[in-house]
This record gives sequence, structure tokens and C-alpha cells, in this order.
Amino acid sequence: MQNKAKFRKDYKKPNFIVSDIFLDVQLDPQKTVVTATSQYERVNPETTELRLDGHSFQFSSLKFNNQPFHSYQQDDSGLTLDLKGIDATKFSLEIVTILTPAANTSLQGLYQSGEGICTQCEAEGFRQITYMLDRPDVLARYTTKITADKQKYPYLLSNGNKVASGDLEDGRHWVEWQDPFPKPCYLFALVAGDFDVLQDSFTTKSGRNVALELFVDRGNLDRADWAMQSLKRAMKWDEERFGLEYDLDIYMIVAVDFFNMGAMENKGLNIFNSKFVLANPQTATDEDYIAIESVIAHEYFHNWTGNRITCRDWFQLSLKEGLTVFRDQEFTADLWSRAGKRIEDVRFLRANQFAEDASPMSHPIRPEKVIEMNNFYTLTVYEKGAEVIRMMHTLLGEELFQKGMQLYVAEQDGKAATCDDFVSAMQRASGIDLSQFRYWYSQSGTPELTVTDSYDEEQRRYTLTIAQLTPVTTDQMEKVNLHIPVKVALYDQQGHAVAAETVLSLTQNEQTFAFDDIATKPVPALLCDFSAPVKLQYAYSTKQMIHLLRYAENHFVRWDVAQMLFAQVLRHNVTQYHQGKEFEFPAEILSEFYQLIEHYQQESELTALILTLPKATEFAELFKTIDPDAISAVRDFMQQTLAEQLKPALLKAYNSINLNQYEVTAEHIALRAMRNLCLNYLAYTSVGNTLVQKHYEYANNMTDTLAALAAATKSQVPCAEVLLADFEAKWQHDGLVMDKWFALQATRPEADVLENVQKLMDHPSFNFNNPNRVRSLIGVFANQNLKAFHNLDGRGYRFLTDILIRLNESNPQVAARLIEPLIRFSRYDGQRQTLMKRALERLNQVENLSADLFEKIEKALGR
Ligand code: B3K
Ligand code: ZN
Repeated sequence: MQNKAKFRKDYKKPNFIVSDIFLDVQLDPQKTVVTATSQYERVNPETTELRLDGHSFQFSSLKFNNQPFHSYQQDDSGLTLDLKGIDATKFSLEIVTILTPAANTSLQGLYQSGEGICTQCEAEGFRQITYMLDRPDVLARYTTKITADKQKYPYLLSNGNKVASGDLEDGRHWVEWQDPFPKPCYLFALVAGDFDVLQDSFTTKSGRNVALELFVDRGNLDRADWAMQSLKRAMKWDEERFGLEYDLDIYMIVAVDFFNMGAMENKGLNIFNSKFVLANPQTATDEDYIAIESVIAHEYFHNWTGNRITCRDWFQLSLKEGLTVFRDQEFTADLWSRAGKRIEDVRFLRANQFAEDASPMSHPIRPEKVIEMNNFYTLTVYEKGAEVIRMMHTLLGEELFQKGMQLYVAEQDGKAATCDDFVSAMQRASGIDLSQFRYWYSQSGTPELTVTDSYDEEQRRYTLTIAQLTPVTTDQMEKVNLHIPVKVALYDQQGHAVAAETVLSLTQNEQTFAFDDIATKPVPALLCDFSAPVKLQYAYSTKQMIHLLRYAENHFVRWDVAQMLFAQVLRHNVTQYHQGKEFEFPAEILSEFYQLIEHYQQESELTALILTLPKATEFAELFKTIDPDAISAVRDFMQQTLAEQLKPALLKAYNSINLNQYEVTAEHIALRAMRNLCLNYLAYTSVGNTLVQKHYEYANNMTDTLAALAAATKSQVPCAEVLLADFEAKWQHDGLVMDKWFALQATRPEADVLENVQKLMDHPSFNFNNPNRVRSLIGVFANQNLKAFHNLDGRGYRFLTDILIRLNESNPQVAARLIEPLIRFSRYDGQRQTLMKRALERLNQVENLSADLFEKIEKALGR
């Protein structure tokens, strides 16, 4: 029953709609009583049956128009009401359910987090609270009355505006909330707890005053400021760049410790994983600061792209997620550095989304078939979805894109829309034909572009021939040609741009583009700014790559050719490894890097990004069949060689950077990144131990502390143990900070790293029911420690399987995320494949296998 697939093509309009819901919640962690009184309307007069979704609670009673009603059938996923012979045009249902939030470890529906109680309803969690038409195209107005113990839960929150409150004689109190905006039930939220509150306000461009409230656990106010400032920046930016203004009188954010993902955009009441709220210089790194700002913005931006305009059905998820990721990426780019943001996003996409698209989970950004919706909050729907929006932006330009946005908002406000509605608005507003472009929504897989060129001296003509091919994926055997924007520029031998950046529209299988009036054979900069989420093949010589590294105006291009240089060294040496030959590192590349460091002051952010050696897992994506041992050995060699050969320049740069005061500014972040990049390499040289120890000792912020600790553990300098112990002693009371320590432990290069990880599961700061801890220790081990997890003794696989069996019971959603490295077995050699498949078979035998795990195992084993 629960493992039944749903198909996009089967979408049907609802037979009934709900206009209003009154929720009376008598809250208690052991026994919560929910009385839901809803106004239904039948919109399909033919129907005599009302099917409601609901499970995981105790069903107490049902009334139809205030009368007890018994004409229903209950099963393990819902309730079917038989309305034959009854006037059911308009009616009310009163449903009473009983819940136990304290026992709900799935962290969906209503659950206890720490001392508080909160909800998570997206995608289908509301049905764990009461019976409901739990689908995003049923929009209702909510009134929520919460009653609970006043001392334990002084704050009782829900969506919308507070309309009434009062005290009861038994020590309980109640608050009533009303949300004037009709919404799908996945946007419902409720929070009860004792918090410290940071209050602020924002005046919208039309002059309305919005109260801003940020709720954090008591004692955490000193870590709340950055999130609040971020919110205000996001509100302002959305008005300026997209013309979109906030609509309610109050905006609340609550930080909780137990949360399955990053955050949730519930109308007027965002609930956040505390990881994406809490920050001060002592506890958060520069990276954390930027991530917090971006998630705060992302959830805020959903108020328009997600809440005001929601999805017709869950297959359309990218309508709100792809678009909102695009919006948060643009926000960060506008506020910080456009090139830096682009580089980080592309690095992430290539290492993770490309891998997903080459896995059994491959699916289009608008999936066709789903068993467990939570499995489709993927990098494909989110990140590739954002790339698809970005390509439209590239094809239309900012002005026409904004025109398209305005049309989309005007047409769809207050409705549940589809991806087609969005593209259609873009096409009509711009007059640009997007008919072929739409295939990006239905086709999975990473397209491959093969580029060849020729130069005709006599005609002074340079031609680029670009061919496209999307290799078949597990979900889709037939592929079509896509409309791909390819941004290119041409450089002459002196490094001058002889053809400025221009967007070529590739629509056919193979196309030739000519550039006239080109005096000498140029070097092409291809896919500038990563204008499309594709893999690119062009036979660059080392000389050409170095030329672009030096002269390209586009910072992304410069970073990208450095990636190609690293890839070239890696590939060559993996072959050497397999042939038992010595490793080599071309001197011309080393000297180019040396020069870059010498001149880092011109562009410290870019230099640090260029010289960051890709992680083993990033390198792995360059291969069809991954050899973890070879990749790790070569990467170690590259790290060591770069460290030794660049040492004088690294030391000089390191010593030239002195930041006394910690400031979260673009300039300081870039300089810290550069200094810590130097430290990271220098740790592998003779000065390593002393330098790392000093760096740790003098650090006045978490960015530097963690940089020292990471450098120490990765390079295995003698002081590593002492520093790890010092950090542990200092932070063991704080799970969020300890996550950084757990993650470092999980990626240690020592041979006994797995035993260590297993031991750490008993650490007082570890908690198996907290997804952040599980991800930091176990997730990082399985996903980032390429060598140890894939050890041929098979212990890494067995360990993960044991964990997954436990999580299948306690938190299937987290289990389904964690299983990813196992289902990707086809990327490894036969021996590892056998071991990994054995692990999956074992999981498959588990009784009560959740839909979440079932769906992925089924796909992986090809059933
Ligand atoms: N919309 C939520 C994600 C919900 C995930 C449900 N499994 C957060 C976001 O994307 O903003
Ligand atoms: Zn989102």
C-alpha cells in the first residue's frame, strides 16, 4: 500500500476542496488532542466518496455537519467516507485525533524537539496530524488555537496573526492564530516552547511595518543577530531586484535542534534547523555565515515563489525550489561576489548533482514517477532546477526575465501552478521561443558537449563546431536534443579578447558557429560562467589552459581551467598508479600556480578558489569507474607536491596576511580564505606542526580555529591529537559546534578511522536521534571518506547498513539520504559492487522497510 508509485500523467483535479479549517490543539508531549473542523465543498458532483489522507495517530471521532458519522472505512494510509445518498455539496467535518509528539522520531508531522514541540508538514506530514486532503492544490484558510502548559510552553505559535489569547485556571494558556492567506496544508506550522526572542522590524517599500521575531533556545541570543540582519537584507533585496514585498504584519523564525533538513518556509512562521540560524564569531565559520544568510533568504523568498504561488502537485516541486534556489543564488551573488558564488555553486553541482544524474536515482527536474515524495527533494530538483531557470535568464536577459516574472506572478498569485505555467509566462513576456527549451524539464541526465574548432587564415575565419549528446540514464532510454546556451569568448595570443562573450544557442545535434575577422588562431573560452549544466569536451593543450588562466576576463573561466589542469594531473597519475609507475607533476603548471600566489593580493578570493585542490570525491566524478585507492594516492601526492614546490610563496603570502579584528566582510573573508589555504598546504611541509599549532593558538574566530584543526588532522602533524582534545573539551556542551569536530574525525586519514567513528557514536555529544549529528559523523564518513568507506574489506558498507537498519525504524527520511553512497555501486569495480549489492540485499530483507528506503533500493537493484 504505502509503496505504490504515483505518476505525473495521472494528475486529476481534486473532487473536493476545503475553504476553512479550525484546528484546536490541546498540546502535550505524551498526549496531544487535535480537533480539526473543516468546511468542505464538493467540486465534482459525480463523486460520492471522499478520500482523506492520514496515518500515525490515534483516530478518535468523526462528525459530519456536527452529527456523529460512521459511514467510513479506515486503512493504514487514510479514511474513505461514503457520501452516497447524503447532501454533500457543502458540509463540515469535525475530526478528533490523538498524537504523541514525544515518541515521534521521524521528525515529520508534530514532534518534540528538545524541550519544545514543532511541526514539519512538507511534503506529506500534515496527514500525521489529522485526516486531510493532503495535496498542494487544496488551499484553505487556517485558524489555529493552541492550548498548553504555560510554564513549559510560554510561546505558542502558528501561521498568520495572533488574534486572541488567554489563561486557564489549571496553569495552561491558549493562543489563537489566523492566517488570512489560503494555503496548502504543507505550509501549516505550529511551535510551542520556551525561547529567547530577538525582535526587530522592517518597513516595506510601500511603508508597511512588519514585526520580525526570531526565536532561539534560551541562552542563545548572542548567536541570533546575523540571522536577523540576513532576513532584513533578503526582504530589501527582493523588493529591489524582483519588486516583491512581504504581505503579513509579522514574520517569525524559530530555530530548533532536531530537524531533517535545512529549514522550512511555513507561511509567516519559518522553522529552521538551528545550524542555519545560530552564529557568532566563536562558533561559526565564514562559510556558516554565508550559508545562514542564504538559507534565511531562501525561505523568505519562498513567500512569493512557493507560498503565494504554490505547486499544483509534487511533480512540480522544481517550480518553487529551482526558482527559489536561483533567487537565493542571485541574492548572494549581488551581496558578495558574483564569480565566487558561481564557482562554489558549480563545484557543488558537478560533484553532487552530476553524480546523482549518473546514479539509479536519475530523474528529470520534473519527475514522472514517485513512491516517496521526500526522496525527490534532490540536487536535481533544486540545483539543476536552478540551472534551468538560470539558462532562461541567460537566454532572455535580466529585463525580459523580470518581465516574465511579473507576468507569472500576476497570472498565478494565490494559485497552485505548474512548471509549464512558468515557462509559458517567460515565453509570452519575452517573445522568445522556449518550446525546445522545455525538454530540460522532462529529460534527465547530464548532456555532453564535444567541441572542435578550425581556423582559416585566408578568410580570417574561426569556426566552433559543437555537438550534443545526453547519455541514457537508468530512468530514460530515449534522449532528445536540448536548447543549450553556450557562452563563449575568444582570446588572441597576447591575451586580448578578440570576440567578446556571446551566447550561442545550440539546438541541434551538431552545429557550427563562425567568427569572422579573426586575425590569428584564437584560444576559445568555452561555457563562460557555466552557461549550461553540461560536461564539456575540448582538447585544450596545457599551454592553452595556462593562457586562459592568465588572461581570461571571466573569473569563472579562470577557475575552470585550473580545475582542468588539476584533472589532467590526476588522470595522468591514476594511469601511472595502475601501471606501477612514478607520479609526475608538470613543472609549467607548478610555476603558474607559484605566480598566482605571488600576486594573490590582486584577487585573493579567486586565487584561494583556484588553488583549492578538489576533494577526492570531486575528483572521483571525473571517472566512469572510480578507483578510490588510486584517486586518494594521487591526490595525496598532489597535495604534498604542491605544498613542497610552492612553499616559499605560500609562506610569504601566509605571513603577509594579518587580520586582528574578526569581520564578516567580503575582504576579510577572502583574506582569511587565502591565509587558510596557505596553512592547509604548509601543514604538509617541515614547518607544518609549528605553524598549525600557532594558528590554532592565536585564532580568535571559528574559521581560523577550524582551519588549523582541519589542517592538523588531514596532514597528521604531531599536534593533531592535542588540538582535537582541546577543541572537544571546549565545545562538548554544544552539539552544533561539535558537528565540525565529528566531521573531521570521520575524514581522518588514519587506518582505524572506522573504529574511531564507531566509538564516537557513544560520545556524550553524539545523539542518534539528531540528524545533524548523524550527518556529521556517519554521513561525512560514508560520503567524504572515499578511501575508508570503500575499503575492500567491506566493513564500511556493513557499518552503514547497520546504521540504515536502525534509521529505517527511527527516521526513514534521514535513512534514505544516507543510503546514497551504497546505491551508486555501479561506479565501482566488480569486487566492490558485489559487496555493496550484498549490503543492499541485506537491507531489502528488513521487515517494515520504509517507502523511503524501498524506493531507492528497488531502483538500485533494477527491479
Ligand atoms: N521546502 C523545504 C523542504 C522540505 C523538504 C521535505 N522533505 C525547504 C526548502 O526547500 O526551502
Ligand atoms: Zn526551498
